[in-house]
Amino acid sequence: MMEKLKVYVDRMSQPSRAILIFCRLNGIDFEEVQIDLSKRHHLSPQFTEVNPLQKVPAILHGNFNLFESHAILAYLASAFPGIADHWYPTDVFRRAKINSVLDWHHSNLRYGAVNYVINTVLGPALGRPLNPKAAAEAEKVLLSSLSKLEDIWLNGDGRFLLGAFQPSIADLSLVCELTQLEVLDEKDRDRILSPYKKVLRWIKDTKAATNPHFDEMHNILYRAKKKFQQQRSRVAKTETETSNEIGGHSKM
Ligand SMILES: N[C@@H](CCC(=O)N[C@@H](CS)C(=O)NCC(=O)O)C(=O)O
Repeated sequence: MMEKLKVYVDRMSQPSRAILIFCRLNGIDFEEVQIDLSKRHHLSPQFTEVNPLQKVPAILHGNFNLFESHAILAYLASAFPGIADHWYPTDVFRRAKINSVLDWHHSNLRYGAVNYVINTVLGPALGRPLNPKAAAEAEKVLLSSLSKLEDIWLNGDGRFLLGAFQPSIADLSLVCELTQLEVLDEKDRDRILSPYKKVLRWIKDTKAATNPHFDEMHNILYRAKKKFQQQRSRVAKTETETSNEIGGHSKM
């Protein structure tokens, strides 16, 4: 018998969460191995043997190691018995279309979302400085990707990508990516997402179709969101107090 599947993840990582949710939803028996990116566990020699690219997620299934979240999702959907067909259809045309969204995602939606979030909020936790210029560039890519999502990928009869009536691994991957935007300042998040009504409805539908696992795996992110909100209000309060003091002095 094949050894139990090992899934190497950091739950703060969006593709990691997609793998965990997929396993939970489909009753795949697995061991979660935590690789804390903020503590640089991904650079350890042990993990480098599993993923020489030193990124999460990665899996080890018996002697078989695999990295890149989309390849992992496709492998899990194909290698484990009893996975519902809608996740990664056996029909060659439907499967090809899903691969097309997944390939597009890396250099468009993910590129824009990751670089925006890292350069506005998450960078310091990963040892990188915030960079407003890079954030502005990333925002352009993100907005253009959201338009494509709204006008092309979500154009169809069903509620999910490619007009499907049930979610696929592409819905899971892309919605996990967009949920990372929860850590942003509320007004930035609203500015970016609120014009895209279909996208907002699809995020809601995908969460509903994958809950309670979706929320369970995102709890860490929801906690981080609260922490960043508190930090922002502390900074705003200090700035108001300082400017009141300066204002007060100038009146004297
Ligand atoms: N294309 C890869 C992206 C993997 C990736 O960028 N993972 C990030 C976390 S979301 C990571 O491990 N970053 C660590 C680093 O780059 O040092 C996938 O889909 O699995």
